[in-house]
Amino acid sequence: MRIGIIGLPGSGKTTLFNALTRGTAQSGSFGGNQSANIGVAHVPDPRLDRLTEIFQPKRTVAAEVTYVDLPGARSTESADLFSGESMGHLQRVDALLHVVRAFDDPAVPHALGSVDYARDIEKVNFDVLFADISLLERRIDRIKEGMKGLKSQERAQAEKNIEVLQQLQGEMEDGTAARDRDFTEEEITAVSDTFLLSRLPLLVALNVGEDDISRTDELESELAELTGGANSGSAVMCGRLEEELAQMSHEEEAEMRSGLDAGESGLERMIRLSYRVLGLISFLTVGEDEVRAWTITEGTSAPRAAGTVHSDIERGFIRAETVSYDDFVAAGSLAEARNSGALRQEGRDYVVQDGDILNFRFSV
Ligand SMILES: Nc1nc2c(ncn2[C@@H]2O[C@H](COP(=O)(O)OP(=O)(O)O)[C@@H](O)[C@H]2O)c(=O)[nH]1
Ligand SMILES: [Mg+2]
Repeated sequence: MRIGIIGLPGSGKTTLFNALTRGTAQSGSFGGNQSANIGVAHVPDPRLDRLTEIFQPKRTVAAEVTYVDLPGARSTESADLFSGESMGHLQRVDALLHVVRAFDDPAVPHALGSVDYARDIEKVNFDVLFADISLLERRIDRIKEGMKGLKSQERAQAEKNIEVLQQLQGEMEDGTAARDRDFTEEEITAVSDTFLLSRLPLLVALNVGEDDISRTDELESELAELTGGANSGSAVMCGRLEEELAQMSHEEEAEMRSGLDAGESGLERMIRLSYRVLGLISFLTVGEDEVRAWTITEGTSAPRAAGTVHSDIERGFIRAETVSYDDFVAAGSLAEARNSGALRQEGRDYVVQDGDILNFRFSV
């Protein structure tokens, strides 16, 4: 999973990027970072910790989320926030993470002169739509230019595509993001080679100051009203505190958090949110060599899940020996799970569930 971090200059994107990836990129630099920061966060999963204790494998591999902190924008104009270079990065992400400033700090001037997170959310939502509207405009022009040489059947298809793109454009002008509508088969065909920024699921992280951490629940419900929709989600966190905590050992961090009443880490909140918004789940593989978590979308069949491990295993898939994590822990061992019937043989049609421990049988 790959997530692109967007937001106004100085909202705390690089700070949060460091917190999420335990990174040390330069934040607060004049004009922002020159090039994108790309870093990996390991998905915390207590099931993986427990399985590691049980199997004592040579290595444990957590699922990963890659965060892309876009280069700093020269201004707050849509064209600068979503410059050619930024769009190049965004075309390869699965979701957007919008960092919105809510912290007050006279030492850090706000890009729009005052702290007002509701305004900033609206502004950046508008900028995303504006980027899509401009792109649709160019796309429609290009299709029109290409029409002359077309045979009648191709021409009919091109006209149909233009109709769909214009429809989308109109909806965006009325403020509807592509993520908030359903697409028919015909519409999917028409937009298949058009990258729409507003079609990506959207996570909003409200970056609050240290003083507001105690108001997290209150702010979170305010925020939810501004960021509804099935393909959106939001969370409140303090970027600067999270960045400091991310540089500590896990023990020190846990101690600090309980002292500060700062609860679950920003990383964990963000990852939980990303999984929900993107409809992702994890399955697990175990053994003496490796205990590992794998990310798939909900509704993935057993052979497709096997394909995330290796394409040969998908191709030669025979069956998946399957036991849920909870059943495995209750049984105490794979042998016991097999005896009690908790370990099942599942075929091609089986839909993998979150927390399934899978062992694929295959022949190539
Ligand atoms: N007081 C305070 N300052 C913050 C917080 N988060 C970020 N900053 C500061 O705001 C400035 C801009 O942050 P940065 O992460 O570089 O923003 P970016 O331009 O969006 O990448 C830096 O000086 C940060 O230290 C916060 O939660 N509280
Ligand atoms: Mg930055």
